[in-house]
Amino acid sequence: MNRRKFVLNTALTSIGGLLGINYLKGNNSLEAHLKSSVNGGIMLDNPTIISTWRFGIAANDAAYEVLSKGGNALDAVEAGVKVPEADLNNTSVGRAGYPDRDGKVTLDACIMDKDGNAGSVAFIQHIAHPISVARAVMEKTPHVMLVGDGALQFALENGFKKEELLTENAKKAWEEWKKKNNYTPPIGPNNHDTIGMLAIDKEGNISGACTTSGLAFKMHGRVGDSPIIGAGMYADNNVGGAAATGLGEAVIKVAGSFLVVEAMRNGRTPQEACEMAVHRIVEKQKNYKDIQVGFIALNKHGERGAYSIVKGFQYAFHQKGENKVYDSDYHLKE
Ligand code: SD4
Repeated sequence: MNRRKFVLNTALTSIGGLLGINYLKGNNSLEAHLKSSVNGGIMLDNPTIISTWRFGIAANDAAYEVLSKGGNALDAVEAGVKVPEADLNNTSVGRAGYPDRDGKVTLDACIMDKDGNAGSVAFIQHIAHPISVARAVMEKTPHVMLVGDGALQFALENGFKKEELLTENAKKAWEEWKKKNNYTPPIGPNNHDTIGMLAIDKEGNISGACTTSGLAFKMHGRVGDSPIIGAGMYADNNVGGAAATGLGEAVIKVAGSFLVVEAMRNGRTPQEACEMAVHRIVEKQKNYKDIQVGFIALNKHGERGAYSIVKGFQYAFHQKGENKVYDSDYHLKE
């Protein structure tokens, strides 16, 4: 598609959105519109990256490093989320993540590429970069998801190193928690900081990644939304992508990220789609006032959205050379 056509289409989409007209229906759907463009992708002026939380800034920088050299979105999201995975100050992703209630660090991650391929690992221990194991599952096996010891075995067979991921600091926090909580798994609004990331490269293709140590002090064996394709993250190159953070149990029950992407496919803006998904959780989840869930979304035009149940969800957005943290809007106003 030439630039004039792109500008015209973007303008029509925005006008439709402004007027509240759901013009993106049937053959005029966003999906059909995007399919007719080059490679199913739209050439953005600049690569675009969105990720969850304030620590998304450093992750976005690493992803942009890849994209600015002409790298693809898949390499970018993997490189991006590896930053918080390695960060010793980050107690909710990868190494130094808080353990489960038995003192074991168990990690969840997933990744999707522009062709809809997906890879995932859940309940994996001793591997510092679960996102790269998820990518290896996608690229080297006929499967989508490996869990627990099987995931570890696969990782070791593929050259990943077995390491102790529990830091002294995380161990201390666990010991303190044990004293106070008598092993009851927590579900409060402040106990989650997963990184989910979506990136669009120079070719206009989207990929996504999500990685976490999950809910701190969870039951041993508990798996959240983050490694579940369509819950913690989903990307469709005809439409866009979404990722979730917060209480995974609530996200899984509404297939949250898939819900957001399908809403965009049917004509909602990324912001409207995130709000609809949060409202779905609010409708279904009786204790919604006691939990937090946040969604980010990015469509193939490079437009973004973010919304959460309660105040405090932030995300990092990198576009046109600017990488900034934003406060998301939220449902539960005081
Ligand atoms: C989970 N969604 O495991 C994740 C929690 C989170 O840092 O956001 N963790 O439920």
